[in-house]
Amino acid sequence: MSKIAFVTGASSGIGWSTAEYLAQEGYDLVICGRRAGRLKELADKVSVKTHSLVFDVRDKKAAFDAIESLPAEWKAIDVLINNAGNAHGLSNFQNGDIDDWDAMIDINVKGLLYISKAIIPGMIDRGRGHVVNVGSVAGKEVYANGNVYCASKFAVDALNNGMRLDLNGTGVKVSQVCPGLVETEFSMVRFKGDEQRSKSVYEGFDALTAGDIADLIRFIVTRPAHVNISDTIVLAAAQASATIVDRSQKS
Ligand code: 8X3
Repeated sequence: MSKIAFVTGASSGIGWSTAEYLAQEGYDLVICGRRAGRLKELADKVSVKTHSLVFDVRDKKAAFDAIESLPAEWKAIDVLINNAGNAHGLSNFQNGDIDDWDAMIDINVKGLLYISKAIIPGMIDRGRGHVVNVGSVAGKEVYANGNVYCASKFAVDALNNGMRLDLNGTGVKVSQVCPGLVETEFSMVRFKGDEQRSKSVYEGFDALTAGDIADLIRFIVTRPAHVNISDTIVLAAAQASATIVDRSQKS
């Protein structure tokens, strides 16, 4: 019987790639996102069975209803990829936009909580499962102007540790992947569609790709039952920290 992976934020970037990589491993996929058209494209692209759930992880009722609505054959989720997350704005604290703060806390922290709360009890009942939380290097170090985004990813880091401690003995593994600079829609969202500013984030070095992160997630979820890779940080080779990047090697 195939295993089922549940991927949030699957309509682009790391989530999309992770769905593709897990499909290559034979996982059937529950793909979640706000953009039905993108989920349809993804479903058409992979060669495994898929079930799409269109909702916003910020919306508590929609999140619980969507998961509750899963047909019986999709309910036994083996792997949960808590990927949905965004940065909104890059501003010093004193000029921060409260709507941006709400979005980051609601999506990156509360959204992850809702999805986990809806899915993990089933994993515990079945005595097996694997939760992979997509954190960030921003959850390991605070950088200037990162304030609330960093706080939201520090929360993911804390929840990853908290889940692992509390789920010990249940058969459910908990792992975290903390990417550095990955070239996806991430900066376009952070900079609200400012293409020039977004492009400049990845100029002068080879940034990570969504596939680099998906490949690691695939590795983590395909380890033998007795192995748990509890935490990882993945930086571009040109990156020494969240903000120290050697841009001198590439024109
Ligand atoms: C994405 C990495 O360094 O842009 O979470 O915050 S960073």
